[in-house]
Amino acid sequence: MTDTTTVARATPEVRLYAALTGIVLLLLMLFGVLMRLAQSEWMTIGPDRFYQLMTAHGIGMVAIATLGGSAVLWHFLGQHVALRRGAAIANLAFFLAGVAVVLWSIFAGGFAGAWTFLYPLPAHPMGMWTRGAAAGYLVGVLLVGVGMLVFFLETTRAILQRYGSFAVALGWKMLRSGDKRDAPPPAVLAGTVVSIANLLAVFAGAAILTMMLINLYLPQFAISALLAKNLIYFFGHVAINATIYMAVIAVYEILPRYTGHPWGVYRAFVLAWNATLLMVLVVYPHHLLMDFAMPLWAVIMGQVVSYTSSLPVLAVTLVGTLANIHRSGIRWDLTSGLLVLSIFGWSAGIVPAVIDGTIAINQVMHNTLWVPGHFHFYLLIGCVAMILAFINWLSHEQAPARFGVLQGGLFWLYALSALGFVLMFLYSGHASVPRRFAVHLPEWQGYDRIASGFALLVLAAATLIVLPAVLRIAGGRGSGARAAGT
Ligand code: HEM
Ligand SMILES: [Cu+2]
Repeated sequence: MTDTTTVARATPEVRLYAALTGIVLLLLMLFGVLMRLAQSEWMTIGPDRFYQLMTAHGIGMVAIATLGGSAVLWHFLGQHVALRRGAAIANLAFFLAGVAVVLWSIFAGGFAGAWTFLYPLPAHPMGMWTRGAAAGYLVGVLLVGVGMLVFFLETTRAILQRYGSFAVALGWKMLRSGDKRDAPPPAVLAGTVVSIANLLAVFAGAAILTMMLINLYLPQFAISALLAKNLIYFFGHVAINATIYMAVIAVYEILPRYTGHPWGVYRAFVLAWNATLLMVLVVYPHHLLMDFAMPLWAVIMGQVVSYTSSLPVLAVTLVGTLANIHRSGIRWDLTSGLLVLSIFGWSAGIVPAVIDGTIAINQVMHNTLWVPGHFHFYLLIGCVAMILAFINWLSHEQAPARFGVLQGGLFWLYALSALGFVLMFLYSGHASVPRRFAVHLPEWQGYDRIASGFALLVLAAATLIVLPAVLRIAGGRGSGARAAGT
């Protein structure tokens, strides 16, 4: 069970992951702000640059949320199983190499085919980028994937070494015996689910990236476009959802230290995580609802599972959070505030997601700003809030910190401006403003300008949270092992 009084040291690699995640998040948020300013016509950015920024922002955010989630997972899983740090270092090396190649392909080579690199777009640049740039993008993403492979093979190995089988780590033993002592700690349960899902995602991603690389140089090696899209969205859906399933471990492990109550692992909690493992793997056809060539059963499955996919884990996390806080005398600071905010962001963000996962509605809303609206909701106010909480917590030597007017103001600035920003996406989507348009009609620019204001405030708040935390981490703080809690 989670020990709520002592905490393990944060290893140098966890601190490095956390600090790097913070800095890169800020840079990519800036790219997002620039896109919004361009759509507002408050800034002149050519369409070619816009799509480069959009590609870098999209793939970059998915990658950095993965790195941030991995830091949370590594830190807490490492307290239950023996992880070999070489894997974390190798992952980081592949990550940095991959990011360097991707950045080169986009900003030097001009690649702007969106993070989803949908086949056959990379091979048909209409003069906008070279074949080398397209290949660079695919190779760069592949390198990041190799890093993930090393990382999740190691978490899997360590879990199996300690628990003997997936059945025990996934809590099946506890389901059978009903004995709480057989329950895996939440970090192990979530870690096992994510490791299995992400390994499958990486295999699918690597397969399509390799096929497309061959196709770039040997066009006669044609790929079924439908197969390509299935593989890409299987990979994309699982990888981005896994970021939340890793980051949420921060809620399970940190919140109890603020309330003094351990996070309970009970039957419904275990069942929910197991159900999510199955559903996260089969729900991705909700990205293909408009593809008439898809078998009907697959899109129906996409719709039905969309309704249920995130629900179990969300429900047990929401109920668990409320139960954990209730009458606990929780200590409020930036960390605990962001953790509770993240549960709100994740829960509320699911609502517009489920609406979009409905075939009849998707036909109308699919290519509107409703789509970035729903995923920015649970990524920015859910996943990123969890990651910011983790970074802040590490930087304060894993102990509650002062929550004065300044920190309180910062918390509300982040929460409210992020909410305003995502609501403007949803509102624009409701008004049928298309997504992925570099140039917006004058009628849409009112929304864009309000959104730009909120986006600038989000960036400001995030900067004021991240920079001091990173300085504290770099200054050697954040490594301390201290008694924390009440
Ligand atoms: C200050 C924060 C942020 C701002 C201002 C911002 C802004 C934007 C904008 C303007 C777009 C393009 C929308 C369109 O016209 O289609 C976009 C797309 C996107 N954003 Fe963000 N964003 C932010 C944070 C995030 C975060 C935290 C994530 C994920 C962790 C994220 C992931 C994405 C993805 C995956 C896309 C889709 C790109 C595509 O359509 O290919 N963003 N964002
Ligand atoms: Cu999805």
